[in-house]
Amino acid sequence: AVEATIPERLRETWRKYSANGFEDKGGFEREFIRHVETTLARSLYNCDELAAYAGTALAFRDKMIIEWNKTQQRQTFADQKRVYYLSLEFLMGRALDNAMLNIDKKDAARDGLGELGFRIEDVISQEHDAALGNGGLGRLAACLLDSMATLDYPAWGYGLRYRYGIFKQEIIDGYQVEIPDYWLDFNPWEFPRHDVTVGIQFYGHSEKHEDENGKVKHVWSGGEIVQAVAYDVPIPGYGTKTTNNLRLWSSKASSGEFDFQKFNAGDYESAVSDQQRAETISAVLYPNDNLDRGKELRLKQQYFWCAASLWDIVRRFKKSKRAWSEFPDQVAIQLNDTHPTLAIVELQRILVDQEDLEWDEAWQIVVNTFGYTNHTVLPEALEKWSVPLLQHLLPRHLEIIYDINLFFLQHVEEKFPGDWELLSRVSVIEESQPKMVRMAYLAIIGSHKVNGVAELHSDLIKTTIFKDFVKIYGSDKFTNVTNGITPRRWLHQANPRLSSLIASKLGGYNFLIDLTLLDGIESYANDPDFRREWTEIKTANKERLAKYIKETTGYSVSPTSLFDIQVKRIHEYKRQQLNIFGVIHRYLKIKSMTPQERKKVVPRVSIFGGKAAPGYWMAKTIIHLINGVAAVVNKDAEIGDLLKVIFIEDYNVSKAEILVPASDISEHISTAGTEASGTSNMKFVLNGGLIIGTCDGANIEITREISESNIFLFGNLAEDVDSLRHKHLYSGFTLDEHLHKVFEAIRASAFGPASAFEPLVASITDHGDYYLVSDDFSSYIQTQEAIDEEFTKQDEWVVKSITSVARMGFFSTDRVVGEYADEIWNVESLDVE
Ligand code: T68
Repeated sequence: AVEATIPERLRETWRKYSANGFEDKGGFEREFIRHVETTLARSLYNCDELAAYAGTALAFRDKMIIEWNKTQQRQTFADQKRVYYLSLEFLMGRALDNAMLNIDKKDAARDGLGELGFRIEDVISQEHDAALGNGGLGRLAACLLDSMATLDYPAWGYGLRYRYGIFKQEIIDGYQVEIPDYWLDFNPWEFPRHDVTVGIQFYGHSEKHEDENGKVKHVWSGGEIVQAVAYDVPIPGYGTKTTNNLRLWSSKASSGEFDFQKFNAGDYESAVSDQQRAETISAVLYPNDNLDRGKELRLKQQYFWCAASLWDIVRRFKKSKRAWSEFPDQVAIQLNDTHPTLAIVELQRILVDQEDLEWDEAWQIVVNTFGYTNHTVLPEALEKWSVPLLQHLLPRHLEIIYDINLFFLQHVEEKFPGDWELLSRVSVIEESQPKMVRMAYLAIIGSHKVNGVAELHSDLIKTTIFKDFVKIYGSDKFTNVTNGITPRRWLHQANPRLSSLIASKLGGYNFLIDLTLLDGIESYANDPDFRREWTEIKTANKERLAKYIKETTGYSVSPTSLFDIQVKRIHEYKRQQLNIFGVIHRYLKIKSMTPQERKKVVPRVSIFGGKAAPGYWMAKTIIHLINGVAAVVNKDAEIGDLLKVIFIEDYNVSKAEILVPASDISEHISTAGTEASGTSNMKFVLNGGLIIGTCDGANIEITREISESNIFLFGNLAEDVDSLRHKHLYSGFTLDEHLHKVFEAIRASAFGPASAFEPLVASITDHGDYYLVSDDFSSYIQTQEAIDEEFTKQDEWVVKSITSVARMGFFSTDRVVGEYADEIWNVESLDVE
């Protein structure tokens, strides 16, 4: 808009006073004090750590905003293809430390805060995590944003601005209790854009009209409108001026929605409830990972977010005045799982109903625009929406889905005439009662590329759940992009001493933007001084964790013990139950030893952390058992330091930053074929921890990179899972004798009332042991014994640790983003100079 632009002749004045943030310690102090005194209206008599956090955050925010504005101008001016990453989850964690490091002004802040009487670590830890995600899928989105900015890609994230992120977990009497996570009290990292607001329609009906030329037009009318308001979050790249944008939508009642007539007529309740209903849409993150529950509000969230994001993307494209056929040359949209699949339908609706394109031309554009990433093969996690629900909520979209399916099935029929079974298998509509829309199939049909997130997983989707689609489209439509992690947060930020030691040998921090350079430290594995420093850093990280454990649980653990960590969402397929059964086995074994034998035991601390979905009883039972075992073992004077069991409450990103650098061993022990990739496996190895794992997900590629001699693999292979399950159900099985003893102890109420844990035991002994705990138990405990043995040879252990880190270059999200850019998005980075 012309009125919004300062006239050319007046820009001199503007530029003279244009904000430019601070550069050094003094500048930081000036900005800090200015914000504390004016923005916060406090003084030097009234500046606690929280105020210091706010002042610091605001000083850094200013600096970031300047680059953010410039980046947006640059991207608009360059007018090249942009990437839009649609994700219902962005698990960002804390922003301040990351901003300090990415902007490279942490030292200025540390010194400045020091002069004002604050310790930078204490200030940083005041920040509330931005926890808008469940687990790996949401954290992957956050790591990808970091890499896209670092590599100067013109890229936006689109998500929902939940008022409540993932719940806060408390453990009370051994049980998980969920507390709401209201995180927006003070959030300096977001900018409301009240001028970027769009009405999103729900319900109503779809009608056909003929225009003057006899052309049929579809009109969606009636229903209700909810406003979507944009909130922008700056995403700074590391070592670059690029600062990208994450746009989160918040729902608000339309002005008409708060009905003043009702209000004035005294019908306060109904006036207010309409408003609350609108605001409910973006109120809360669904706390399930790898589970689809088909709730109407969740569908509303999905459409609300997809429609607002597409409105924004299309609006931006239309400013360029290009032909619609050029849309896929300007826009790449990546679907993070099937949650945003409605975006496919929405774009087709915009092009056909609003922009008057022919169906086929529109569909070409749609398919060339979208890519779909699959994150799971678990059947209970594959999204399906009921046809009656879609009919009610989005009547026009349902018609379009039926048409997409019709044309698709016609294509299949042409290719495979007479194969009716194939048609019913691949139909987007499942002929159940009620009928269901299979979102993954819709996502495949509406995208030009479909990718899995690790090699095994990408192979599995091609040979199992999407096999028919490979037959129809050929295998070129399917590809693999193995996940990664950002080394900025997961090495440099979480483990500054290790990062600095590596930098001292590699001649600087270039490895943070080219992680393959880590291979340069491999030869230092032979250097005893280097090994000593390496060990000192690990010990210091373990001491820090031990201190945290003491403060939060009251338990003392010795940093010389072997720290064994399993932190991730609690899920039967991830098999925390296998781990805790192994711990019980270890406990029983130590109890049966003579004092002489006990002297040879390698002391171990078994650390667990993770949230269970609130409605997932079996997962909650696992947490209960872990806490039951902890209560008994940790008090057992006979055991002392030989074994400690710790459950870390409320595992989240900022706690991961303390835990990940402190492991000797971490556990990635899913039933083979169930964990699509896993990403914490990469984080732990990158920080010098070794891992015990199954042949699953990215464990396989980690093994390929670091070599089999540096990882502890065990258990059955994915290819044998089906036949083992079959065997359990139809031929029965005999329990491993050690596991049997573990169950006996549980059933004798050794760790709390047996009845509490019976479902967990029975799922194995009586209900088919779907996750193959009994099949893998003996190789699991043998491998744990091998770990004890290896840990006593400290020198060899450290060599393994260093060698593994040196070989982790592949697992950076910088590599991941490069692969998406070249093979799926066809976008180029934008030259910042
Ligand atoms: C995870 N998926 C995979 N899902 O389990 C993990 N699901 O193997 C992989 O490394 C990671 O994605 C990244 O690719 C999830 O985290 C969810 O959280 C989720 C959320 C909502 C609905 C279904």
